[in-house]
Amino acid sequence: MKLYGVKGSPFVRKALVVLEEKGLSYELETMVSVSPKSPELLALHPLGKIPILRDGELVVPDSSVICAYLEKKYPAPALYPADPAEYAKALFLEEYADTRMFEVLGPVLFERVVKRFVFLWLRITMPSSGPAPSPYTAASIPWTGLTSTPAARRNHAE
Ligand SMILES: N[C@@H](CCC(=O)N[C@@H](CS)C(=O)NCC(=O)O)C(=O)O
Repeated sequence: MKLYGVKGSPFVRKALVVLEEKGLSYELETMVSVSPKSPELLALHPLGKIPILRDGELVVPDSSVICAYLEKKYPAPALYPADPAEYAKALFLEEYADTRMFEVLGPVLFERVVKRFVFLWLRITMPSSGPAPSPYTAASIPWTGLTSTPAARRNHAE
């Protein structure tokens, strides 16, 4: 199996936790979801987001869908409760974390972790001269992908 994304994404990490906890063999292929979205990304995910799972011919976009798919295909160890009421509670917590919590904490994560990491990465890898890097590589993150959250958009508009 192959998971497309980057470890800095909390949604990718969610899928990674499930892959790891279930002891599945997989590889993580670096794919960024910066704008402009690459044709490779859009071919795998109609919304151009990460993570995406590939299992043979099957392509599964979206972290919640990936987790549900893996739980169904590899039921042991179970990561969701069997009891329907507890299951509903777990699903809501997952939804809450993916939406409201991400809206609130995403910009903090971005400022405190992603930005530092990206700028450090750039300092190490960016050529000081020559052609500009492809907009689809991680090198373009500071000028493109940073627009992927409203807070980042505000930040860049300033
Ligand atoms: N509901 C999606 C959200 C995924 C998501 O927003 N991923 C971010 C990276 S942390 C992304 O690709 N953002 C790019 C965009 O929104 O255009 C999931 O759970 O997979």
